[in-house]
Amino acid sequence: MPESVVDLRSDTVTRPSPRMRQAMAESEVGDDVFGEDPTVNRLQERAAAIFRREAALYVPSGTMGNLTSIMAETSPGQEVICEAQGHIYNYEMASMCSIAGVLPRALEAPDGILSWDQIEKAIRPAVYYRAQTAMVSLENTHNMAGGTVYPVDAVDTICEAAHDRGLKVHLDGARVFNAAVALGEDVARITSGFDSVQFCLSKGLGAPVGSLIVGSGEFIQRCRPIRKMLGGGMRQAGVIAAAGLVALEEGPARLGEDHANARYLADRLAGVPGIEIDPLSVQTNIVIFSVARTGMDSESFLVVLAARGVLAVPVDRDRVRFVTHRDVDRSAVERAADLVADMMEEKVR
Ligand code: TLP
Repeated sequence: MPESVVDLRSDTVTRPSPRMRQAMAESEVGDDVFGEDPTVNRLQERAAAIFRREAALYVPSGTMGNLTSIMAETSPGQEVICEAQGHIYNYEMASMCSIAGVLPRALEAPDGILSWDQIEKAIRPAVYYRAQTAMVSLENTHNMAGGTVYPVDAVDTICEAAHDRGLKVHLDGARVFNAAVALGEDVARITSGFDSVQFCLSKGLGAPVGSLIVGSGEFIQRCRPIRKMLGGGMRQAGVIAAAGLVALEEGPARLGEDHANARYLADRLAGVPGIEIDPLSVQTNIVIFSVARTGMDSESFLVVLAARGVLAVPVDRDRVRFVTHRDVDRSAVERAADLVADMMEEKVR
């Protein structure tokens, strides 16, 4: 493996910045299960203020944030409408079935963006012998559709219409700050219609650990015992929350750079023989491309690429995902693009 690897596997791979490490070392702590960790409390207050909500709850992961929200808003035997390539349906160990006891009703949207028309058709009729739809869950940005962004109007329509039908609406906003930057909108505005929002500090914002759930005070009160039940009651968590506060402060402003680097990568990849991508489809920090015409499947493509010093993950047999983040700057993405181009050129020769 070459020395200077370009790690494009995920924006989860970032190491804490020097400011984060310093804040962690100096953090004031207490026992958060007793609600006494001043740094965790500050992080929760800050998150609630940014999203203009009553309250927030710090959880160890995005997965726990989504599951806690689902458990707080549904009952076993009900259904949750979600997108078929979505994270809650594919990458969360089927926890909504095995732990929350609800059935996902997954709808296909090739760009990951569900419409109200599609959702409405999937709502179960209100008869006692049918499982009842309880919640709609959206993902913004949509990870496996390539970091796609929901238009603000589409979200507003879905939230309003779902509420009229008595449904809760949850946002898996692991990368909602990327969506806000791409839209040139405020995160509070683009999430105002949701009953519950989960967002990650440990993705593009660059913190080592953690997510927050935001919503009404009453909703967060219901989430707290569920988080404890799931094993997410942390003690002197201020040590990690301190990095989260720095992430909220310094993270959002630099996401535009990741988006520009992703678009740069997409433009370069579009010119490499065998690789298929529409650079205009890249809206944020995720670049998904097909290697089907290289004569390799994604796994073998990635093995050869890793040996040259670029790490990434497969999406499926034909497609590969590159994710840009704070720890890959423009020169690193240039190197990654050069290495892919060299690899394909040698293969063609
Ligand atoms: N996504 C990870 C992998 O699990 C695929 C990644 O590398 O992108 N929602 C969305 C939309 C996510 O992308 C992720 C993580 C999560 C939730 C879960 O967050 P964590 O890993 O903190 O549980």
